[in-house]
Amino acid sequence: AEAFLERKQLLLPGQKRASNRTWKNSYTVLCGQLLCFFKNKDDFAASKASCPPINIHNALCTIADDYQKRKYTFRLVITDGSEFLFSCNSEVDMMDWINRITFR
Ligand code: I3P
Repeated sequence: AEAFLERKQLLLPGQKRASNRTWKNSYTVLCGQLLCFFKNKDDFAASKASCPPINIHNALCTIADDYQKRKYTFRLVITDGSEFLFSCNSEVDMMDWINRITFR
């Protein structure tokens, strides 16, 4: 799975409230158990990540139905306590990401 996705971090490791809460757009790629972030496709091809990857091993990935500001948004909680929202372009895209992250 790879696509441009917007993401917002809600919690830092240890469930600390994130201070930078801006939505960011990244070319997002699921590589095994790592969710990796690139500025664009060319940077992905060149392996130039824009920030550290997220380890999704044992992560919890669910529809963010309590988040009303954007449609097709899912929540990802990882084992270090970090939490993110990801906003997709369609319901199908969202379910695809959730399934891939959950059943990888
Ligand atoms: C944040 C930005 C986010 C917003 C967040 C703001 O401000 O406006 O879009 O999240 O609200 O803090 P900034 O870009 O100046 O850091 P939402 O889109 O979910 O409202 P929050 O603090 O309630 O998370």
